[in-house]
Amino acid sequence: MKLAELQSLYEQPFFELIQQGRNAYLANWAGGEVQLCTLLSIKTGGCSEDCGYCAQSSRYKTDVKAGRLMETEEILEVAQRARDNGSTRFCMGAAWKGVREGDAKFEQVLGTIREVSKLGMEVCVTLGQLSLTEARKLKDAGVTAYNHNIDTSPEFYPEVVSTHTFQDRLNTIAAVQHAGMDVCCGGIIGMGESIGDRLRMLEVLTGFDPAPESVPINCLMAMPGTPMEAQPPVDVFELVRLIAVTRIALPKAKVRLSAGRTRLSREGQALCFFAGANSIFYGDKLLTAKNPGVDEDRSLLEELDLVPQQPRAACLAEAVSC
Ligand code: SAM
Ligand code: DTB
Ligand code: SF4
Repeated sequence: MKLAELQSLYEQPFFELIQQGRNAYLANWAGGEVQLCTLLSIKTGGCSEDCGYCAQSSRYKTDVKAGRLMETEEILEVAQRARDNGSTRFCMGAAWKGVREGDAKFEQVLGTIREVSKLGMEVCVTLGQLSLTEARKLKDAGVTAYNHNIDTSPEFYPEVVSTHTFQDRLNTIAAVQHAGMDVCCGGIIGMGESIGDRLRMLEVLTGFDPAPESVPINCLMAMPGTPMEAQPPVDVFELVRLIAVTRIALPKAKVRLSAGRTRLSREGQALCFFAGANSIFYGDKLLTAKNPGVDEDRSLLEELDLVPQQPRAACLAEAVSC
């Protein structure tokens, strides 16, 4: 979708826009289902990159302590708990610039993925840059989706990161697509970018072929010690508008209301779901930052008459589409 079109969608009167988002959602999704996705940072901190929002970059003095790569057994325990709590997707993140075939750590992650994929959840990883060789290995090990965000517009990207380029991000995404994994790709709002940058980001995402399977919309969590620590919080209505435009422009994607929900009211989140969001990160921790607790989210979904998306196995057993 062209930028001008996205702009005219965005500039509609608020209620017309969210109604249009709602209609796009209803035309494509079984009513009321929200996918719960649990995140785990399997290797935290010490990253060589300088992404200005990220507490895991070694360039900034933040509260994050760098850790080692977690063992398969430890990861499996968390994954099992996530599944027992109702998550249908498990996403493992590593604070690496990227991964390379033959590297012992990459081989270890492949072994972990083989085990986690036996649990029946969608398996997502976010390990930084890769090429087709690594992408194929991940796919063979059981990864269903690879998360690699473009984060913002190509024009604003150099303001955010200097250690890699927007094109590097696109190259990794192309490798993921070639290997046949789903692409999970979205961005962050609240980094000082304009509304135009946010819509440019959507323009790039709508140009993907195939379209991204899921689109995380993160609100900046201003992490102490990072260059973005003093950024003001995102305006909730700007978030809701962006979610509605994302839903309209990418009707079949899971639109994930991602980082920053701890700052959002229940009413704000309800508006996001109405506008078309249909997935959240679930569990009291994101990678390093806080997320609402499981009980809080359960009761929010219940009060909004939303239901956790069923696991795929259950969908197959009941022969419903999901
Ligand atoms: N290193 C990998 C990479 O860069 O793709 C994976 C991990 S990285 C932490 C995954 C995504 O989390 C980033 O692309 C960004 O969109 C989001 N993220 C990281 N820190 C954030 C923050 N402080 N607030 C909001 N979103 C954040
Ligand atoms: C995404 O878009 N958001 C998640 C996931 N993909 C990996 C990560 C959010 C990280 C928030 C900050 C933190 O926990 O350090
Ligand atoms: Fe490293 Fe990813 Fe954080 Fe950038 S976003 S500093 S690549 S962990």
